[in-house]
Amino acid sequence: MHKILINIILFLAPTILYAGQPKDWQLGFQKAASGHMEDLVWFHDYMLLPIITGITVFVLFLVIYACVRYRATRNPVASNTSHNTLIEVIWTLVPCLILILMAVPSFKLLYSQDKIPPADVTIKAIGYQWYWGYEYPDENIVFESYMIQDSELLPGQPRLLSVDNEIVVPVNKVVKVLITANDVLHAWALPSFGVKRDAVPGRINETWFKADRTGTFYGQCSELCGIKHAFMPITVKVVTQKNYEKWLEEAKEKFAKLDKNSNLNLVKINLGDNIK
Ligand SMILES: [Cu+2]
Repeated sequence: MHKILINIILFLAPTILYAGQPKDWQLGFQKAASGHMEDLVWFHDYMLLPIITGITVFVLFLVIYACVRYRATRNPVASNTSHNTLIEVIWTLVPCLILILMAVPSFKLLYSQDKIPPADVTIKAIGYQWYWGYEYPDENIVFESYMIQDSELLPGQPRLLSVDNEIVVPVNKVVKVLITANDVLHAWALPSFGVKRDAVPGRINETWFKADRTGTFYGQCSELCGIKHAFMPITVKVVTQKNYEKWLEEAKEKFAKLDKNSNLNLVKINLGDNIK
């Protein structure tokens, strides 16, 4: 009994601890950590998947039925029928109706992601070959975020997803993310929040999320950007408002020192310089 319990706990532990990252043998999406992602998961699970399954099974049935029923031995003289108005109207109208049915929740979702509510926290993410730079423009915080190499991983840090300086945001607050790049196209993507936006040199894209629970969430660059594309992960730590304020204090000090010594003074990066 004791052993079974331990096994169950060991089996469930990764699900509970690392809900914000992919798991081995995972099927479906990562666990949602924002209202948006919940809507996206609903849209996929209860709208797209049943419709796709229905259409696939129906077409498969038609193909098998036609093969068996109209095979040469059973149906030696083939019919010459080439038009049937009723069937043609049906096979035009039904797909239209299915598309309209899908369009309603789809557009609702698109527009809710597009319209950014008043932001509590604004972050600027800048893609570089091959790491991310972050700015908190309202707080004067600027830092760079590099992947941790395999040899330097601490226990509990997932490989290829952990970074040295993670973004910290408060829970249940609207976080606006301004996304751009400094060299080539990148994309800032975080599956648990249902967020993915291209980072384009010379222009700023924006998106937003509102994390509904605390924890560490992992994402990756999602636009092929060169040889080390797979090695520029994104880590977001969602904490309580109190801890966020504490982090702000610490970060201002920590990154102010770094900034002075850094050759790459990110504050001075002017988007206009990129358009040459
Ligand atoms: Cu990339």
